[in-house]
Amino acid sequence: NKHSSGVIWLTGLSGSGKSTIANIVNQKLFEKGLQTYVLDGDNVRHGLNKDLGFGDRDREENIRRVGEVAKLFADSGTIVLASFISPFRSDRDQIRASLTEGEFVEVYVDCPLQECEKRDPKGIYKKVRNGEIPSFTGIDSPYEAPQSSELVIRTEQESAKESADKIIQFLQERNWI
Ligand code: GGZ
Repeated sequence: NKHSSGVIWLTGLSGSGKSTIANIVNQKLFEKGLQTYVLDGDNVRHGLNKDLGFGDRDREENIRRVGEVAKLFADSGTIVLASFISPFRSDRDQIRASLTEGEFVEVYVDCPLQECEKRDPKGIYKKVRNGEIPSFTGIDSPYEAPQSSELVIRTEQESAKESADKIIQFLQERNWI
């Protein structure tokens, strides 16, 4: 008996590879005929959470709302891939607690700040160093790494495809898919 719904929560620094991995997993699950959806800053911060910025309180509210949306999707039978920095442990734990046991998989996308900054896929760290973006996670805003996530993925050491395969394998072991 398969689960086939729940929330896969990817947390990590900007540029750590969360969205890339989420999109590969999404594609692979889609190919297996499963109902999936990716939630990330691109589709949430421009719409539902347009009113929120990057202060601690706004990040907390961002993650709270995203958690509620993810829960609704999961209730509808969808596998949700949520890709957010989600820097605060307590916010992530609240989402875990709001879901049925086993329906929340926390994936720590672990990558050293120096490597994220070196990649700088959107040129955002450059702007941060130029003083254009205040309260940036890992620089002058905190990131609380998970202490007991279901999975830790070190993107400095493996490709996005390998990371995605690890998540798929985990879901298979857990009988989600
Ligand atoms: C962190 C910021 C900031 C600040 C803009 N701090 O790499 P990106 O650009 O495309 O992804 C980052 C995204 C983070 O949004 P989240 O909703 O995931 O953040 S949180 O969970 O903390 O609420 C980054 C961009 O927004 N961005 N300003 N100050 N990231």
